[in-house]
Formats: sequence, structure tokens, C-alpha cells
Amino acid sequence: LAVCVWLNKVKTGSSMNQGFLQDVLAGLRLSQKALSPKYFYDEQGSEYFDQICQLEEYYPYRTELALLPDVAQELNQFFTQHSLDNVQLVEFGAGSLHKVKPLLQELPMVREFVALDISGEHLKRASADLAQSFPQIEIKVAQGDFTKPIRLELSEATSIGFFPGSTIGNFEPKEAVDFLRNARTTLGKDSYMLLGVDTKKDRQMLERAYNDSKDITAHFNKNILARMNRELDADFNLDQFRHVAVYNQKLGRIEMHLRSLVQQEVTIAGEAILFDQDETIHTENSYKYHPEEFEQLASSAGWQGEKTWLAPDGIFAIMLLRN
Ligand code: AVJ
Repeated sequence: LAVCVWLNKVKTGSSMNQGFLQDVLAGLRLSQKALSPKYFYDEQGSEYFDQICQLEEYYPYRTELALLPDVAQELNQFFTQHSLDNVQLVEFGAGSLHKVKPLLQELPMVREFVALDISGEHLKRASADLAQSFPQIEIKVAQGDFTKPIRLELSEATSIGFFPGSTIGNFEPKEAVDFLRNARTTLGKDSYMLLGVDTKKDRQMLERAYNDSKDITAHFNKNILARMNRELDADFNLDQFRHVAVYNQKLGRIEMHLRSLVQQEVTIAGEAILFDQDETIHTENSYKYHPEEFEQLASSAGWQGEKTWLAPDGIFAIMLLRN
């Protein structure tokens, strides 16, 4: 199999846990307790996320996936017109690698695929499967945290970044600009970026997507507590916390929290953390953008809007940016 597991960026288990513990303690000492959503994605969390993607309420996954074959065909025309015959595709937060398949199927000029994800084992498994479907493409996977500036040793080929799923919405808008600016440097001149952006829409549809009837999203959210128990010698009682997801219309974001149902004390690696009754840990923001609003944000990071594909009723957008 043509998978090169490209693990030069991997931190060892212990230093990874060090960062996790430090971030957790810093986050839980804040007056509004907060944890980074990147910590959702251990093995268990990545699996919950895959289950979320199969939920009827969670429209972003299937809506984006349904757009991708058309996007891929038009990209093929675009690259052909611009005589780009040697392209490398770089995916950020690649996860289970479902989204890249419709692209690779239509884009013969893509010779190399580089995939980055924070959940290394999950990615490694998915890439073995991808390599079987696309034996002609060189596949490189790396475990990496793209919330920090990253440096990839890319080839001279034209690069196209791929950041699907509206994961860009997990960043604060300012951080999203930083990410896009870094990506522009990483991908190099004459590069492109293809992004999935979840759009602003009515509250009901948004809140339903994050409060599913099977409670999978609640399990996904609470997994961050379970993970602290597993990895940081913490003693969270998951039954004493409740999953909360609300649309903050003023800020244009879904907020996920874990609300303490009682006053309680939790110990993490020997440190006591106090919770008042109803106090929350803020675990995720998922920003929603009007396509024009996002184009504006991208342009402040030096990217130019090239084309936008909108799903029916404008419920999701895929945007092509040009460096
Ligand atoms: C992976 C960031 C796209 O924000 O919708 C799904 C994560 N959180 N349900 C999102 C998520 C709760 C998801 N992203």
C-alpha cells in the first residue's frame, strides 16, 4: 500500500498528555470554565463524531457530502483550464477520510494526498482503506494539531488545501484568520483552499443538529469528561453533568457546554476543581457564516474568493479560495 505514515510531527504519548493536562487545568481555572474542542477527538470521541454524521438531525455532514461530486467536477474543469496537471491535496482534520473520496475520484491531476488529523490511530486506519481505493495516489498521513502553526514539507506541485465539515467554525473568527494565514504560507504561492462553511440559518434547525434525539451529541460532549478520567486521573461523574447546546445568535455560533447539576468538587491529577450548581464548562463554539461574511474573513487572511457552491436553501457552503 502506498501509505507513508509520516509521523515526524507526532508527540510521544507522555508529552501529549502533558499538554492535555496543562490545557485542562488552565481552562478549568478560568471564571468561565472552558476546554478546547480539539480534545473531543480521542479514539472514542472520533467514533462518536462518526455516529453524529449519520444522524438525521445533523445536516452539515450529508449536505456537504452531497455537494462534493459537483464541486469535484467543476474543480476538474478549472484545473484543466488552468493547465494544472500536478496537484497535491492537503486535508486538515481529515478524520475518517470520507470527504476526500469524491474529490480524488474526479481529479486525475491530484498525484499526492496529505492528510492531517489530531487522532492519529483513527487516521491511520482510514488511510489504509483509502490507499486500496486509490493505488495511483501517494498518500501521506500525519498526526498533527493544526490549531498551532504547522510546517509541512510539501512538494513543488500546486497545492490545494481541503478543510471540510465547517471545522473552521470551531475557531474564534480571529483564530480562523490566523489559521487561514498560516495555511496560505504552508500551501505556498498559487495555491488554493477548499473549505466547508456552515451558514447562518434559523435557530431551530441549528439547535436540533446539536441536540439529537439519540443523545449521541451528549455522549460526544461528555466524552471529554470521560477522557480526563481515563488519561488524567480525574474523577468526573458523568451523570452529574448535562449536555447543553444553544445558538448564540448575537455571536453567530452554536455553543456547547457541560452544566454541573449540583455543587461538587472534582479532582484532576490531584488538583481540586469546584463547581457551583448550574456552572458550565464551555466545550465548543461552532461559528456559522454567511458566505459573503466568510469571504471577507478569508480576504483579511490574504485569500481571494474564487467560487462558492451553495446547498439547496443555502444551508451549507463550499468555498474555493485562491492565494
Ligand atoms: C466537526 C466542528 C464540524 O461544529 O458541527 C458536531 C463538531 N460538535 N456536533 C461541528 C460537532 C457537535 C462539528 N465539527
